[in-house]
Amino acid sequence: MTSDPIAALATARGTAALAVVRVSGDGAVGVADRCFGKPLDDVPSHTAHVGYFRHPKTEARLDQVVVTVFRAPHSSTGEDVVEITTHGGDLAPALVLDALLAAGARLAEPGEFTQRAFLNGKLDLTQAEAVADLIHASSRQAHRTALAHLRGDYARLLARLRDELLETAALTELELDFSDEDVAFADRGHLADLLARAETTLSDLLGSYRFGRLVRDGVRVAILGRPNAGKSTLLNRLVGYDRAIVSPIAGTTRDEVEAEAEVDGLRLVFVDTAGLRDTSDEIEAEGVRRAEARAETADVVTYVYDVSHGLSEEEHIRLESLRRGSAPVVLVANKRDLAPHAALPGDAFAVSASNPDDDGPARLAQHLASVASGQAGAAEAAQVVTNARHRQHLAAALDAVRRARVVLASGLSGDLLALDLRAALHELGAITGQVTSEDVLSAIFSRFCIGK
Ligand SMILES: Nc1nc2c(ncn2[C@@H]2O[C@H](COP(=O)(O)OP(=O)(O)OP(=O)(O)O)[C@@H](O)[C@H]2O)c(=O)[nH]1
Ligand SMILES: [Mg+2]
Repeated sequence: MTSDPIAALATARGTAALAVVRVSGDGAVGVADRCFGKPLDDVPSHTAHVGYFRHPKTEARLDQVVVTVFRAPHSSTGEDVVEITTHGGDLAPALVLDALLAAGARLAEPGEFTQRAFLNGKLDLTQAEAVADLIHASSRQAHRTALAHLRGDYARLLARLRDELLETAALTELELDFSDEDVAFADRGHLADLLARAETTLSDLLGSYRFGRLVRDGVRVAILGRPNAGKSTLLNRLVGYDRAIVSPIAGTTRDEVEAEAEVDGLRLVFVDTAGLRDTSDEIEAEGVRRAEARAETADVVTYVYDVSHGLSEEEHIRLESLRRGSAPVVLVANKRDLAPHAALPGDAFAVSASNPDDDGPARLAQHLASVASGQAGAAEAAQVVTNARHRQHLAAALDAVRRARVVLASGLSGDLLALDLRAALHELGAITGQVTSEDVLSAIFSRFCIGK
């Protein structure tokens, strides 16, 4: 494990009042000391010092800064850390970073600060991954989930599960050690209870992944319907600005048009598509093919029709086929203003997309968010699995626990039971980082940006 001093800009580039450059590692304080007008070597931990930063070789003054010293192990990485708060903008932080590199630090790799925090036991792997999620969070739900994971709520849930399985495994192994004497230490009923509980927890966690993915990546909502139904008008209302071209000419939209809005803490990504019809126009036909394909990959499908025309036979057939797909379908009866008394199918959502005073589109957006999260089974933030790597290990752990339950129920030898329990524990350990390979670690930390 290396602990040479690494440095990087911790804040985003661009114009801002302040920026932060960080150094971490053995000798971090010495590196900063070589660039700072006042001696830092003996200053106590957690103290801030105002002064000028200079290039160690040229002695040129670079910026007036605040230097904060955190001494190991009481720092974010567990190593000596110096944070230099510079003025913002592109130049001051870059010059300060250059000075630190000239004074003996090396530019950090992406995620290297967090990796060191993990290796020094400041964070477990789920918390380290939550740091990356928090940085990338683009909706309140994503932020809430990442924060719960960062606080360690999720890690504690997994630790509790692991402890229970460990207890089961220990009892089983104890019994194995004394198998010659034919004694049963483990109360098999108690073991069965523990395993049943573990299975429920694991399947709940796995079940939350669909919601977790929606939280992290946003909900993809496809907007489908006949030409001129008002799909693009609706898209513009849903996102609150004129994203797509609207016209009375049927066949206006050809390429997919995407736009986003945050609704009830979820990020909804609306995809407006070409109106569905048979057409000899090659470009429009390609648009129709894409619209049909979009229906299959969307998380929610909205089917928009014009109430003043009603739903045609062809549209009924199309709706039936959409409803056989995996995504829930929301039927939207648009242009309600043109036919306020027309009978609507029971599940239709009536809107007048072109009327800015109609609150139908806003209510529709909320309905879509609740359909998406209801469909996915929204759960406590701490219990939402957002990470594909975790899902893989949880699924393997669940398989192992299920096998263990079968072995236990059939009264087979404790050897097999111990084997399955060990496999489940191994999978859980892989999630939190108790068992990991170098490859996994580098794959995880390379997702970070430099300076994190
Ligand atoms: N009266 C009324 N007109 C509407 C409403 N919504 C849309 N329109 C009009 O319907 C026409 C078609 O609207 P678009 O949003 O372009 O329809 P589209 O479904 O995107 O059509 P394509 O892109 O051709 O598939 C435009 O003239 C809109 O102004 C509505 O609620 N009431
Ligand atoms: Mg359109």
